[in-house]
Amino acid sequence: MTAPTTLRVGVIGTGMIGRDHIRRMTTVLSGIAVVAVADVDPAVAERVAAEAGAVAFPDGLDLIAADSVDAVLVCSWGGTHERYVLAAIAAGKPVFCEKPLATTEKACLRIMAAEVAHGSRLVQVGYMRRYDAAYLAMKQLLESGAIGAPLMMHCAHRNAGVPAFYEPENTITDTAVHEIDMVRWMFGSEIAAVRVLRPRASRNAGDLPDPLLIVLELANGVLVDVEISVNVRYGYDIRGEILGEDGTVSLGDPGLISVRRAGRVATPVPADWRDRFGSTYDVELRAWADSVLGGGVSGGPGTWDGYAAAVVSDAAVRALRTGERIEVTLAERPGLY
Ligand code: NAD
Ligand code: ISE
Repeated sequence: MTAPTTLRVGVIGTGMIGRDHIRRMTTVLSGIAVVAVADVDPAVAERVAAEAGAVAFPDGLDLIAADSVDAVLVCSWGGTHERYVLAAIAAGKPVFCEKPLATTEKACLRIMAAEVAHGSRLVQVGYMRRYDAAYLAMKQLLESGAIGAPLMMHCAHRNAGVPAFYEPENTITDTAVHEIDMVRWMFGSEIAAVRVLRPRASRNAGDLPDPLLIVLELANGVLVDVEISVNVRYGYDIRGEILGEDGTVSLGDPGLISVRRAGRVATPVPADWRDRFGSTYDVELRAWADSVLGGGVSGGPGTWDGYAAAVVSDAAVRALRTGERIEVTLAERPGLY
């Protein structure tokens, strides 16, 4: 049998990122057809389906079971991911799940058990920074040995604002979780312990603990500090600098242009994650679709990475609540990963 040349995808969750991924799969990337969509809000699903030329399903589980769907994208709220990822694994269908894989350690372990029982990888998690040109260049430079062995990394993750549904722990589980995954990948080491410090709150913070300073201790001895700010107003600002024994490497300025005018030099700051990581998501979904069309999910962050990020997030939430240093304990890593 010849491999299909077009991947027929069903998308569950047609909110901000669901619609953005549908746009990229229908207008940017070739070889992908969005054939089905589902959302807990049927009116939104119907509208998005009509725009995309897809069929709207009343329930995501029916979408996963449909013969017309080869692979599934889960873009609904984090707490609903487990249900859909487990159903996709049971149906033997590849599933790209937006971060986080699930919102509890136990849910991630259930997904891992189901995938291990299936016997091959079906799950990729949407930790897109691993596909970002700047982070990739930083990792390549680090691995070349040019700055010597890494000692520390300083990160900042600043959002202009966040949706109204944000709860205090979302600053970690929804925002800092990107750095949690990125540093595991960057340094090839698990995170062993976490601390969270709270400076004076921003007057823009509302009820959120904002900003936060998170300290991640890696098992290989590298120390990472992460500033999380979710209401900076001025734009979306993602920073990173690694200190090595012989030098440093930093993420460059993502602005495409520099304007000199009226005695000032100005570089635009991205407005939000779509602006900063737009082309990164293109590369991420291209790689995922190619691996699925090529016969199976390979490479990219998988269930083990989603699980590890969830365990560290849980530890960080405890550190935020208690003010204590919390050690991270992971399950034994199955051979599949
Ligand atoms: P959103 O609120 O804009 O959209 C979520 C959609 O899911 C809504 O339309 C909602 O009605 C729908 N939904 C909720 N429960 C559902 C269910 N049980 N079944 C079907 N549909 C359901 O949120 P968003 O910003 O698009 O975020 C969605 C997911 O994507 C989250 O997990 C978020 O963390 C992740 N995300 C990732 C990135 C990234 O940079 N990788 C960026 C944004 C969001
Ligand atoms: C959002 O869900 C994302 O994943 C973005 O990448 C992140 O920067 C933002 O803080 C989250 O709310």
